[in-house]
Amino acid sequence: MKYLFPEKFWWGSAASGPQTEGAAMIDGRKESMWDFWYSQNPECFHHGVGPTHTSDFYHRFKEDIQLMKETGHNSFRTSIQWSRLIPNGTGEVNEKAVDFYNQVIDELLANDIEPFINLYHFDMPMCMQEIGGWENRNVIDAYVNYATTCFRLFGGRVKYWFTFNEPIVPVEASYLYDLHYPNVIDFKRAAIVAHHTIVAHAKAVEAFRKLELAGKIGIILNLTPSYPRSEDKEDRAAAHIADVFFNRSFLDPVTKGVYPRELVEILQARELLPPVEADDLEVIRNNPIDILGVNYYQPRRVKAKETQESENAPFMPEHLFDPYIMPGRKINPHRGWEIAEEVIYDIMIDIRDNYDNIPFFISENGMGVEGEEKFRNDAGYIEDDYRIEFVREHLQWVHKGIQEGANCLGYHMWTFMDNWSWTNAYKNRYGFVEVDLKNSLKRTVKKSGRWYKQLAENNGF
Ligand code: BGP
Repeated sequence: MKYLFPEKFWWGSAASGPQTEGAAMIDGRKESMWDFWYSQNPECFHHGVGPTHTSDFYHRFKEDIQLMKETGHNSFRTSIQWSRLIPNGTGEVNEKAVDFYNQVIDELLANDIEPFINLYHFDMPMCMQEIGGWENRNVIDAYVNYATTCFRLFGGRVKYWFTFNEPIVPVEASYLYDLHYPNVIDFKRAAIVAHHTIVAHAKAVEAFRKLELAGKIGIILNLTPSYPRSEDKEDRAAAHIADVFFNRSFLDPVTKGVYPRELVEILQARELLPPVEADDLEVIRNNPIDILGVNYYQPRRVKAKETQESENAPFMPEHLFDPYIMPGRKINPHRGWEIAEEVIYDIMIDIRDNYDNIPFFISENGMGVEGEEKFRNDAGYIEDDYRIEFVREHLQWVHKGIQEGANCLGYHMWTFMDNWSWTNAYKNRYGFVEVDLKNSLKRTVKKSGRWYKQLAENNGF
Protein backbone atom coordinates (compact mmCIF):
# COMPACT_ATOMS: atom_id res chain seq x y z
CA MET A 1 0.00 0.00 0.00
CA LYS A 2 1.33 3.37 -0.96
CA TYR A 3 -0.63 5.64 1.38
CA LEU A 4 -1.02 4.29 4.88
CA PHE A 5 -2.75 6.57 7.42
CA PRO A 6 -2.12 6.87 11.17
CA GLU A 7 -3.75 4.42 13.54
CA LYS A 8 -7.30 5.30 14.62
CA PHE A 9 -7.67 7.71 11.72
CA TRP A 10 -11.29 8.84 11.40
CA TRP A 11 -12.92 7.61 8.23
CA GLY A 12 -16.45 8.78 7.79
CA SER A 13 -18.66 11.47 6.44
CA ALA A 14 -20.60 14.54 7.43
CA ALA A 15 -24.23 15.52 7.09
CA SER A 16 -26.61 17.89 8.81
CA GLY A 17 -30.01 17.66 10.47
CA PRO A 18 -31.84 20.06 8.16
CA GLN A 19 -30.46 18.37 5.05
CA THR A 20 -31.31 14.80 6.01
CA GLU A 21 -33.92 14.44 8.74
CA GLY A 22 -37.05 15.47 6.91
CA ALA A 23 -40.13 15.09 9.13
CA ALA A 24 -40.16 18.84 9.06
CA MET A 25 -43.13 19.78 11.16
CA ILE A 26 -43.92 16.62 13.10
CA ASP A 27 -43.37 15.58 16.71
CA GLY A 28 -43.28 19.14 17.97
CA ARG A 29 -40.68 20.63 15.67
CA LYS A 30 -41.25 24.23 14.59
CA GLU A 31 -40.06 26.14 11.56
CA SER A 32 -36.48 27.10 10.93
CA MET A 33 -35.81 30.00 8.60
CA TRP A 34 -35.50 27.45 5.75
CA ASP A 35 -39.03 26.14 6.25
CA PHE A 36 -40.34 29.66 6.43
CA TRP A 37 -38.44 30.89 3.38
CA TYR A 38 -39.60 27.87 1.41
CA SER A 39 -43.22 28.54 2.39
CA GLN A 40 -42.85 32.10 1.06
CA ASN A 41 -40.65 31.56 -1.99
CA PRO A 42 -40.57 27.96 -3.22
CA GLU A 43 -39.26 29.23 -6.56
CA CYS A 44 -35.93 30.03 -4.89
CA PHE A 45 -35.22 26.30 -4.59
CA HIS A 46 -34.09 24.03 -7.44
CA HIS A 47 -37.20 22.47 -9.02
CA GLY A 48 -39.19 23.98 -6.16
CA VAL A 49 -38.04 21.26 -3.74
CA GLY A 50 -37.94 22.40 -0.13
CA PRO A 51 -36.65 21.14 3.21
CA THR A 52 -39.89 19.39 4.19
CA HIS A 53 -39.02 15.79 3.42
CA THR A 54 -35.33 15.62 2.59
CA SER A 55 -33.97 12.07 2.96
CA ASP A 56 -36.15 11.04 5.91
CA PHE A 57 -33.27 10.14 8.23
CA TYR A 58 -35.75 10.83 11.03
CA HIS A 59 -37.55 7.59 10.26
CA ARG A 60 -34.79 5.59 8.58
CA PHE A 61 -31.75 6.26 10.73
CA LYS A 62 -31.35 2.61 11.73
CA GLU A 63 -31.20 1.47 8.12
CA ASP A 64 -28.87 4.39 7.34
CA ILE A 65 -26.50 3.58 10.17
CA GLN A 66 -26.23 0.03 8.81
CA LEU A 67 -25.25 1.56 5.48
CA MET A 68 -22.61 3.62 7.29
CA LYS A 69 -21.18 0.35 8.53
CA GLU A 70 -21.29 -1.04 5.03
CA THR A 71 -19.33 1.92 3.78
CA GLY A 72 -16.57 1.68 6.35
CA HIS A 73 -17.52 4.51 8.71
CA ASN A 74 -15.85 4.64 12.11
CA SER A 75 -17.20 8.16 12.70
CA PHE A 76 -20.05 10.31 11.45
CA ARG A 77 -21.06 13.94 11.89
CA THR A 78 -24.56 15.25 11.90
CA SER A 79 -26.21 18.23 13.55
CA ILE A 80 -28.97 18.66 16.06
CA GLN A 81 -31.72 20.94 14.85
CA TRP A 82 -32.31 23.69 17.40
CA SER A 83 -35.81 24.06 15.98
CA ARG A 84 -36.50 20.42 16.83
CA LEU A 85 -34.93 20.30 20.29
CA ILE A 86 -36.19 23.64 21.60
CA PRO A 87 -38.98 24.56 19.18
CA ASN A 88 -39.57 28.02 20.66
CA GLY A 89 -35.90 28.91 20.61
CA THR A 90 -35.79 29.11 24.38
CA GLY A 91 -37.77 27.37 27.11
CA GLU A 92 -39.29 23.97 26.92
CA VAL A 93 -37.27 21.06 25.58
CA ASN A 94 -39.10 18.79 23.13
CA GLU A 95 -38.98 15.29 24.63
CA LYS A 96 -39.69 13.63 21.29
CA ALA A 97 -36.59 15.31 19.89
CA VAL A 98 -34.55 14.16 22.89
CA ASP A 99 -35.73 10.61 22.19
CA PHE A 100 -34.81 10.87 18.54
CA TYR A 101 -31.31 12.23 19.09
CA ASN A 102 -30.73 9.75 21.93
CA GLN A 103 -31.65 6.90 19.64
CA VAL A 104 -29.39 8.15 16.85
CA ILE A 105 -26.43 8.53 19.21
CA ASP A 106 -27.02 5.12 20.81
CA GLU A 107 -27.40 3.42 17.47
CA LEU A 108 -24.16 4.95 16.20
CA LEU A 109 -22.29 3.88 19.32
CA ALA A 110 -23.77 0.38 19.18
CA ASN A 111 -22.30 0.12 15.69
CA ASP A 112 -18.86 1.43 16.71
CA ILE A 113 -19.36 4.70 14.90
CA GLU A 114 -18.17 7.72 16.86
CA PRO A 115 -20.84 10.44 16.78
CA PHE A 116 -19.59 13.95 16.04
CA ILE A 117 -22.32 16.43 16.89
CA ASN A 118 -22.62 19.90 15.47
CA LEU A 119 -25.04 22.40 16.96
CA TYR A 120 -25.76 24.82 14.15
CA HIS A 121 -25.75 24.20 10.43
CA PHE A 122 -27.21 27.41 8.91
CA ASP A 123 -30.55 26.61 10.57
CA MET A 124 -31.81 29.49 12.67
CA PRO A 125 -35.22 28.74 14.25
CA MET A 126 -37.71 31.08 12.61
CA CYS A 127 -38.88 32.47 15.96
CA MET A 128 -35.27 33.54 16.60
CA GLN A 129 -34.91 35.01 13.11
CA GLU A 130 -38.08 37.01 13.71
CA ILE A 131 -36.42 38.82 16.59
CA GLY A 132 -33.38 39.62 14.44
CA GLY A 133 -31.42 36.37 14.31
CA TRP A 134 -27.71 36.86 15.02
CA GLU A 135 -28.15 40.62 14.97
CA ASN A 136 -29.95 40.36 18.31
CA ARG A 137 -27.80 39.61 21.36
CA ASN A 138 -30.72 37.76 23.00
CA VAL A 139 -30.21 35.12 20.34
CA ILE A 140 -26.65 34.61 21.60
CA ASP A 141 -28.06 33.80 25.05
CA ALA A 142 -30.72 31.53 23.59
CA TYR A 143 -28.09 29.68 21.56
CA VAL A 144 -25.82 29.21 24.59
CA ASN A 145 -28.78 27.85 26.53
CA TYR A 146 -29.57 25.47 23.65
CA ALA A 147 -25.91 24.38 23.45
CA THR A 148 -25.76 23.79 27.22
CA THR A 149 -28.96 21.74 27.03
CA CYS A 150 -27.34 19.55 24.36
CA PHE A 151 -24.15 19.10 26.39
CA ARG A 152 -26.19 18.08 29.44
CA LEU A 153 -28.47 15.72 27.56
CA PHE A 154 -25.94 14.01 25.31
CA GLY A 155 -22.50 14.92 26.67
CA GLY A 156 -22.09 11.63 28.50
CA ARG A 157 -21.93 9.79 25.20
CA VAL A 158 -20.90 12.38 22.60
CA LYS A 159 -17.17 13.08 22.75
CA TYR A 160 -16.78 15.45 19.81
CA TRP A 161 -18.80 18.64 19.73
CA PHE A 162 -18.85 21.47 17.22
CA THR A 163 -20.51 24.78 17.84
CA PHE A 164 -21.05 25.83 14.22
CA ASN A 165 -20.60 24.55 10.71
CA GLU A 166 -19.13 27.16 8.35
CA PRO A 167 -20.29 30.15 10.38
CA ILE A 168 -19.10 32.54 7.67
CA VAL A 169 -21.69 31.14 5.25
CA PRO A 170 -24.73 32.68 6.96
CA VAL A 171 -22.78 35.96 7.11
CA GLU A 172 -22.01 35.94 3.40
CA ALA A 173 -25.11 34.24 2.07
CA SER A 174 -27.72 35.96 4.23
CA TYR A 175 -26.19 39.43 4.76
CA LEU A 176 -23.87 40.14 1.81
CA TYR A 177 -24.54 38.23 -1.37
CA ASP A 178 -28.31 37.81 -1.46
CA LEU A 179 -28.19 34.01 -1.51
CA HIS A 180 -30.09 32.96 1.61
CA TYR A 181 -32.94 34.38 3.66
CA PRO A 182 -33.26 37.14 4.88
CA ASN A 183 -31.44 38.32 1.73
CA VAL A 184 -29.91 41.42 3.25
CA ILE A 185 -27.01 43.19 1.52
CA ASP A 186 -25.33 45.29 4.16
CA PHE A 187 -21.75 44.91 5.31
CA LYS A 188 -22.33 46.59 8.64
CA ARG A 189 -25.07 44.15 9.55
CA ALA A 190 -22.95 41.26 8.25
CA ALA A 191 -20.14 42.31 10.58
CA ILE A 192 -22.53 42.34 13.55
CA VAL A 193 -23.78 38.86 12.63
CA ALA A 194 -20.18 37.61 12.36
CA HIS A 195 -19.12 39.07 15.69
CA HIS A 196 -22.18 37.79 17.51
CA THR A 197 -21.66 34.33 16.05
CA ILE A 198 -18.11 34.27 17.35
CA VAL A 199 -19.26 35.44 20.78
CA ALA A 200 -21.96 32.74 20.78
CA HIS A 201 -19.34 30.17 19.82
CA ALA A 202 -16.93 31.26 22.58
CA LYS A 203 -19.69 31.30 25.19
CA ALA A 204 -20.77 27.79 24.17
CA VAL A 205 -17.17 26.58 24.51
CA GLU A 206 -17.04 28.19 27.93
CA ALA A 207 -20.31 26.50 28.96
CA PHE A 208 -19.00 23.14 27.75
CA ARG A 209 -15.83 23.48 29.81
CA LYS A 210 -17.77 24.47 32.92
CA LEU A 211 -19.62 21.16 32.76
CA GLU A 212 -16.28 19.32 32.89
CA LEU A 213 -17.40 16.68 30.44
CA ALA A 214 -14.93 14.25 28.97
CA GLY A 215 -14.83 15.36 25.39
CA LYS A 216 -13.50 17.86 22.90
CA ILE A 217 -15.13 20.92 21.49
CA GLY A 218 -14.39 22.79 18.33
CA ILE A 219 -15.83 24.49 15.29
CA ILE A 220 -16.00 23.62 11.62
CA LEU A 221 -14.68 26.24 9.21
CA ASN A 222 -14.70 26.30 5.45
CA LEU A 223 -11.20 27.36 4.54
CA THR A 224 -10.69 28.74 1.05
CA PRO A 225 -7.00 29.64 0.73
CA SER A 226 -6.39 32.70 -1.43
CA TYR A 227 -3.90 32.58 -4.26
CA PRO A 228 -2.72 35.67 -6.14
CA ARG A 229 -2.88 35.81 -9.95
CA SER A 230 0.86 36.53 -10.00
CA GLU A 231 3.75 37.20 -7.69
CA ASP A 232 3.34 40.95 -8.24
CA LYS A 233 3.14 42.89 -5.04
CA GLU A 234 -0.36 44.20 -5.77
CA ASP A 235 -1.76 40.77 -6.58
CA ARG A 236 -0.22 39.30 -3.46
CA ALA A 237 -1.58 42.10 -1.30
CA ALA A 238 -5.06 41.53 -2.78
CA ALA A 239 -4.88 37.79 -2.03
CA HIS A 240 -3.73 38.52 1.48
CA ILE A 241 -6.70 40.79 2.17
CA ALA A 242 -9.15 38.24 0.79
CA ASP A 243 -7.58 35.67 3.08
CA VAL A 244 -7.97 37.97 6.08
CA PHE A 245 -11.67 38.52 5.30
CA PHE A 246 -12.68 35.00 4.40
CA ASN A 247 -10.38 32.73 6.44
CA ARG A 248 -8.57 34.53 9.24
CA SER A 249 -11.71 36.43 10.33
CA PHE A 250 -13.02 33.26 11.98
CA LEU A 251 -9.92 31.09 12.23
CA ASP A 252 -7.92 33.57 14.33
CA PRO A 253 -10.51 34.34 17.02
CA VAL A 254 -11.46 30.68 17.54
CA THR A 255 -7.85 29.46 17.78
CA LYS A 256 -5.79 32.44 18.93
CA GLY A 257 -8.56 34.32 20.70
CA VAL A 258 -8.10 37.56 18.75
CA TYR A 259 -9.34 39.11 15.52
CA PRO A 260 -6.70 39.76 12.85
CA ARG A 261 -5.30 43.25 13.40
CA GLU A 262 -5.59 44.17 9.71
CA LEU A 263 -9.26 43.26 9.63
CA VAL A 264 -9.95 45.47 12.61
CA GLU A 265 -8.00 48.34 11.04
CA ILE A 266 -9.79 48.08 7.70
CA LEU A 267 -13.21 48.06 9.35
CA GLN A 268 -12.32 50.78 11.83
CA ALA A 269 -11.15 53.08 9.04
CA ARG A 270 -14.55 52.68 7.37
CA GLU A 271 -16.58 52.88 10.56
CA LEU A 272 -17.80 49.34 10.09
CA LEU A 273 -16.69 47.76 13.33
CA PRO A 274 -19.60 46.11 15.11
CA PRO A 275 -20.44 47.26 18.65
CA VAL A 276 -18.47 45.19 21.12
CA GLU A 277 -19.68 44.65 24.68
CA ALA A 278 -17.42 44.69 27.70
CA ASP A 279 -16.64 41.00 28.04
CA ASP A 280 -16.91 39.95 24.37
CA LEU A 281 -13.20 40.09 23.65
CA GLU A 282 -12.37 38.41 26.92
CA VAL A 283 -14.67 35.46 26.35
CA ILE A 284 -13.22 35.05 22.85
CA ARG A 285 -9.68 35.24 24.23
CA ASN A 286 -10.30 32.74 27.01
CA ASN A 287 -11.96 30.00 24.99
CA PRO A 288 -9.80 28.65 22.20
CA ILE A 289 -11.05 25.42 20.64
CA ASP A 290 -9.68 21.92 21.28
CA ILE A 291 -10.14 20.73 17.73
CA LEU A 292 -10.77 22.25 14.32
CA GLY A 293 -12.86 20.83 11.50
CA VAL A 294 -11.72 21.96 8.06
CA ASN A 295 -14.19 21.89 5.20
CA TYR A 296 -12.31 22.17 1.95
CA TYR A 297 -13.88 22.45 -1.46
CA GLN A 298 -12.05 25.06 -3.50
CA PRO A 299 -9.41 27.80 -3.41
CA ARG A 300 -10.05 31.48 -3.96
CA ARG A 301 -8.08 33.14 -6.74
CA VAL A 302 -7.58 36.83 -6.57
CA LYS A 303 -5.97 39.73 -8.43
CA ALA A 304 -5.39 43.37 -7.63
CA LYS A 305 -8.38 45.63 -8.30
CA GLU A 306 -8.56 46.80 -11.87
CA THR A 307 -11.20 49.48 -11.43
CA GLN A 308 -11.95 51.39 -8.28
CA GLU A 309 -15.47 51.50 -6.88
CA SER A 310 -17.18 54.83 -6.52
CA GLU A 311 -16.54 56.33 -3.12
CA ASN A 312 -20.21 56.27 -2.25
CA ALA A 313 -20.74 52.59 -3.03
CA PRO A 314 -21.70 50.68 0.12
CA PHE A 315 -18.69 48.67 1.25
CA MET A 316 -18.18 45.09 0.12
CA PRO A 317 -14.99 43.04 0.64
CA GLU A 318 -14.63 42.93 -3.17
CA HIS A 319 -13.76 46.63 -3.08
CA LEU A 320 -10.33 45.48 -1.98
CA PHE A 321 -9.58 42.79 -4.57
CA ASP A 322 -10.93 41.30 -7.79
CA PRO A 323 -11.76 37.64 -8.25
CA TYR A 324 -9.48 35.96 -10.77
CA ILE A 325 -10.46 33.09 -13.04
CA MET A 326 -7.32 31.11 -13.68
CA PRO A 327 -7.05 29.89 -17.28
CA GLY A 328 -6.90 26.11 -17.53
CA ARG A 329 -8.22 25.48 -14.05
CA LYS A 330 -9.88 22.14 -13.39
CA ILE A 331 -13.54 22.58 -12.60
CA ASN A 332 -16.51 20.58 -11.43
CA PRO A 333 -19.02 21.83 -14.02
CA HIS A 334 -22.06 20.78 -11.97
CA ARG A 335 -21.18 23.00 -9.05
CA GLY A 336 -18.91 25.48 -10.83
CA TRP A 337 -16.21 25.01 -8.22
CA GLU A 338 -12.53 24.65 -9.03
CA ILE A 339 -10.92 21.35 -8.08
CA ALA A 340 -7.40 21.89 -6.75
CA GLU A 341 -6.31 18.91 -4.68
CA GLU A 342 -2.94 20.25 -3.54
CA VAL A 343 -4.62 23.14 -1.74
CA ILE A 344 -5.70 20.76 1.02
CA TYR A 345 -2.00 20.25 1.76
CA ASP A 346 -1.38 24.00 1.89
CA ILE A 347 -4.13 24.31 4.51
CA MET A 348 -2.53 21.57 6.58
CA ILE A 349 0.87 23.22 6.47
CA ASP A 350 -0.66 26.59 7.35
CA ILE A 351 -2.31 25.07 10.43
CA ARG A 352 0.93 23.30 11.34
CA ASP A 353 3.07 26.41 11.05
CA ASN A 354 0.77 29.29 11.95
CA TYR A 355 -1.80 27.75 14.28
CA ASP A 356 0.36 25.83 16.71
CA ASN A 357 -0.31 22.57 14.87
CA ILE A 358 -3.64 22.18 16.66
CA PRO A 359 -5.49 18.89 16.19
CA PHE A 360 -7.78 19.07 13.18
CA PHE A 361 -9.49 16.85 10.66
CA ILE A 362 -10.88 17.26 7.19
CA SER A 363 -14.54 17.60 8.10
CA GLU A 364 -15.94 18.01 4.56
CA ASN A 365 -14.59 17.47 1.08
CA GLY A 366 -16.59 16.17 -1.82
CA MET A 367 -17.97 16.46 -5.29
CA GLY A 368 -21.56 17.25 -6.25
CA VAL A 369 -22.63 15.76 -9.57
CA GLU A 370 -25.91 16.21 -11.44
CA GLY A 371 -27.63 13.35 -13.26
CA GLU A 372 -25.68 10.49 -11.70
CA GLU A 373 -28.35 7.94 -12.67
CA LYS A 374 -26.72 7.72 -16.07
CA PHE A 375 -23.78 5.95 -14.43
CA ARG A 376 -25.92 3.12 -13.08
CA ASN A 377 -24.46 -0.30 -14.02
CA ASP A 378 -26.18 -3.60 -14.72
CA ALA A 379 -25.96 -4.57 -11.07
CA GLY A 380 -28.10 -1.51 -10.34
CA TYR A 381 -25.66 0.78 -8.58
CA ILE A 382 -23.99 4.01 -9.64
CA GLU A 383 -20.40 3.73 -10.78
CA ASP A 384 -19.03 7.04 -9.62
CA ASP A 385 -15.38 6.53 -10.54
CA TYR A 386 -14.93 10.30 -10.73
CA ARG A 387 -15.73 10.52 -7.01
CA ILE A 388 -13.26 7.78 -6.13
CA GLU A 389 -10.61 9.61 -8.13
CA PHE A 390 -11.51 12.89 -6.42
CA VAL A 391 -11.11 11.37 -2.95
CA ARG A 392 -7.90 9.51 -3.82
CA GLU A 393 -6.29 12.60 -5.24
CA HIS A 394 -7.16 14.66 -2.18
CA LEU A 395 -6.05 11.91 0.18
CA GLN A 396 -2.62 11.75 -1.43
CA TRP A 397 -2.09 15.34 -0.37
CA VAL A 398 -3.59 14.73 3.07
CA HIS A 399 -1.14 11.88 3.47
CA LYS A 400 1.78 14.10 2.49
CA GLY A 401 0.66 16.74 5.01
CA ILE A 402 0.56 14.13 7.75
CA GLN A 403 3.98 12.79 6.78
CA GLU A 404 5.27 16.31 7.18
CA GLY A 405 3.90 16.65 10.66
CA ALA A 406 0.40 18.14 10.29
CA ASN A 407 -1.84 17.00 13.15
CA CYS A 408 -4.69 15.68 11.00
CA LEU A 409 -6.87 13.09 12.71
CA GLY A 410 -9.32 12.09 10.03
CA TYR A 411 -11.14 12.58 6.78
CA HIS A 412 -14.89 13.00 6.41
CA MET A 413 -16.58 13.13 3.05
CA TRP A 414 -19.47 15.36 2.22
CA THR A 415 -21.63 13.36 2.39
CA PHE A 416 -22.96 9.99 3.47
CA MET A 417 -26.12 9.82 1.33
CA ASP A 418 -27.46 12.13 -1.36
CA ASN A 419 -29.15 14.93 0.47
CA TRP A 420 -31.01 18.17 0.14
CA SER A 421 -28.57 21.01 -0.44
CA TRP A 422 -30.22 24.31 0.43
CA THR A 423 -31.31 26.26 -2.63
CA ASN A 424 -29.75 23.60 -4.88
CA ALA A 425 -32.13 21.06 -3.32
CA TYR A 426 -31.37 17.66 -4.88
CA LYS A 427 -29.66 19.01 -8.01
CA ASN A 428 -26.13 17.82 -7.25
CA ARG A 429 -25.57 14.49 -5.54
CA TYR A 430 -22.65 14.08 -3.15
CA GLY A 431 -23.37 10.80 -1.36
CA PHE A 432 -21.63 7.46 -1.03
CA VAL A 433 -25.20 6.21 -1.03
CA GLU A 434 -27.77 7.05 -3.68
CA VAL A 435 -31.19 8.21 -2.50
CA ASP A 436 -33.67 7.54 -5.28
CA LEU A 437 -36.29 10.28 -5.14
CA LYS A 438 -38.44 8.52 -7.74
CA ASN A 439 -38.45 5.25 -5.86
CA SER A 440 -39.55 5.90 -2.26
CA LEU A 441 -36.13 7.29 -1.28
CA LYS A 442 -34.55 3.88 -1.82
CA ARG A 443 -30.93 3.76 -0.68
CA THR A 444 -28.26 2.06 -2.81
CA VAL A 445 -24.56 2.15 -2.05
CA LYS A 446 -22.56 3.60 -4.95
CA LYS A 447 -19.21 2.28 -6.15
CA SER A 448 -17.48 4.99 -4.09
CA GLY A 449 -19.15 3.69 -0.92
CA ARG A 450 -17.91 0.19 -1.62
CA TRP A 451 -14.43 1.53 -2.30
CA TYR A 452 -14.50 3.64 0.87
CA LYS A 453 -15.11 0.54 2.96
CA GLN A 454 -11.91 -1.05 1.66
CA LEU A 455 -10.07 2.18 2.18
CA ALA A 456 -11.17 2.33 5.82
CA GLU A 457 -10.46 -1.36 6.43
CA ASN A 458 -6.97 -1.05 5.00
CA ASN A 459 -6.48 2.36 6.61
CA GLY A 460 -5.09 3.51 3.29
CA PHE A 461 -4.77 2.67 -0.38
C1 BGP B 1 -20.97 22.99 2.58
C2 BGP B 1 -22.06 22.81 3.60
C3 BGP B 1 -22.92 21.62 3.36
C4 BGP B 1 -23.15 21.23 1.91
C5 BGP B 1 -21.87 21.38 1.06
C6 BGP B 1 -22.07 21.23 -0.42
O1 BGP B 1 -20.69 24.34 2.44
O2 BGP B 1 -21.54 22.69 4.91
O3 BGP B 1 -24.12 21.83 4.05
O4 BGP B 1 -24.24 21.79 1.40
O5 BGP B 1 -21.25 22.62 1.29
O6 BGP B 1 -22.46 22.43 -1.01
P1 BGP B 1 -23.77 22.63 -1.87
O7 BGP B 1 -24.81 21.88 -1.17
O8 BGP B 1 -24.03 24.07 -1.89
O9 BGP B 1 -23.45 22.08 -3.21
